[in-house]
Amino acid sequence: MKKEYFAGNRKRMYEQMKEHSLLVLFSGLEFRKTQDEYYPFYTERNFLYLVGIDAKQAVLLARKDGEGDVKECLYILPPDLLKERWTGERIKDRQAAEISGINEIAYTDTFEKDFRTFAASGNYHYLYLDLYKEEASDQDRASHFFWKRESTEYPYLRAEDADVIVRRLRTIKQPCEIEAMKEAEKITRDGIVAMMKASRPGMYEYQYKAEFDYALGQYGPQGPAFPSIISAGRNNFCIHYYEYKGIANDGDMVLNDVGAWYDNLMNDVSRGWPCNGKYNVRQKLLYECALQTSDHMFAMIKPGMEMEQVDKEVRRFNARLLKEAGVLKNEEEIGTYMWHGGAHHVGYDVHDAVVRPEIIAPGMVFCVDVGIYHEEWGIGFRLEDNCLVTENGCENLSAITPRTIQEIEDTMQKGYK
Ligand SMILES: [Mn+2]
Repeated sequence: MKKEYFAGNRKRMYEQMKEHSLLVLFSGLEFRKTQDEYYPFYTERNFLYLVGIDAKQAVLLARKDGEGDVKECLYILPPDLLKERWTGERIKDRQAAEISGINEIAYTDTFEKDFRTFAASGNYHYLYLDLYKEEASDQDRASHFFWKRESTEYPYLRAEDADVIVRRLRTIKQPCEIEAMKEAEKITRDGIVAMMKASRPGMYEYQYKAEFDYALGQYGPQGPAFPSIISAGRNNFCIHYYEYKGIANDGDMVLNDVGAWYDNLMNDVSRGWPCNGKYNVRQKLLYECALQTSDHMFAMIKPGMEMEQVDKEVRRFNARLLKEAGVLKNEEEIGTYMWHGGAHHVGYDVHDAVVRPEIIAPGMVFCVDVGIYHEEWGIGFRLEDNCLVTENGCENLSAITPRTIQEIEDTMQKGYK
């Protein structure tokens, strides 16, 4: 993404901040795993969205005065030749300015002094921090540590949650973000197609995963956007399965729930196919119900609908089809076969943070996910696509990944057989 994109994101953020306010946003901390080893660093998504710098311990400090004017400064780690010898070159001032579009760059060792000068000046009444937590028991992050430390010093500064504003901005995708998602869709497709082509009875789940990872590895070092779910047979009945130890026996379905990313924008796509390349009668029956339900959703989703209607309609429509097919006696019992919804936004996060309730609007991208789990028949899979809402309807961004029975069987024919 260009620096104008990040500058635009920040401008929209600043517009929604109150006057006389400060914003402090951290890129995040590294967590030690053991000895001198750390867990892979993952930049806070809101920071990445506003600043574009993928580096630890960076801080954005912005201040908005009473006239609405905003000044901003980005703090990065100072050069350290010894540390850089071990862990690589740190970002330089000029690069940081070039990526983010922020002109004033300083080193992190001056951040707290600067912050305290502004906080004590009496010019600011509000402090915006990213205070997001999914659950109150979640681990504190840099912003929580900071607020705990500083709030007693400056009791007249009121904390405001920056996350609420940023997630609202993130909900509507910009054209350049949609382009990036489309690029990611091609990579995701290549990964899924590689698994379909390699598929054969007797193949282990980790071998499917290796095919997926190898295909994605041809596009860059970033790998999958989130831990891949790849399973076979009865393991498909574990919705979030990450073991990869099972085997696909003849007659089993393989399930994947995976996604690539491009320029930080993610996909989330699921397919289910018979490991031997040919759907049997029951697999075909259930897959056709899921496919028709998904097609029905893509035909009806448009701006103005309530987001929560998407999952409801998926269930209602699929229940009707399953009843017509004789699988389900009573439509109210659809919960026997449908265990989850799947209408979640996707973007900088695979389950993108949004503000609820949402009315569907152009530029939103969310998953349409139809999962059917028939334990008695030993068949479980989901069909999950990425829906981009347009002015008058919607578009299936993941339609380029084989999706119909014909497309999947044809793709698999080109494989081991
Ligand atoms: Mn998914």
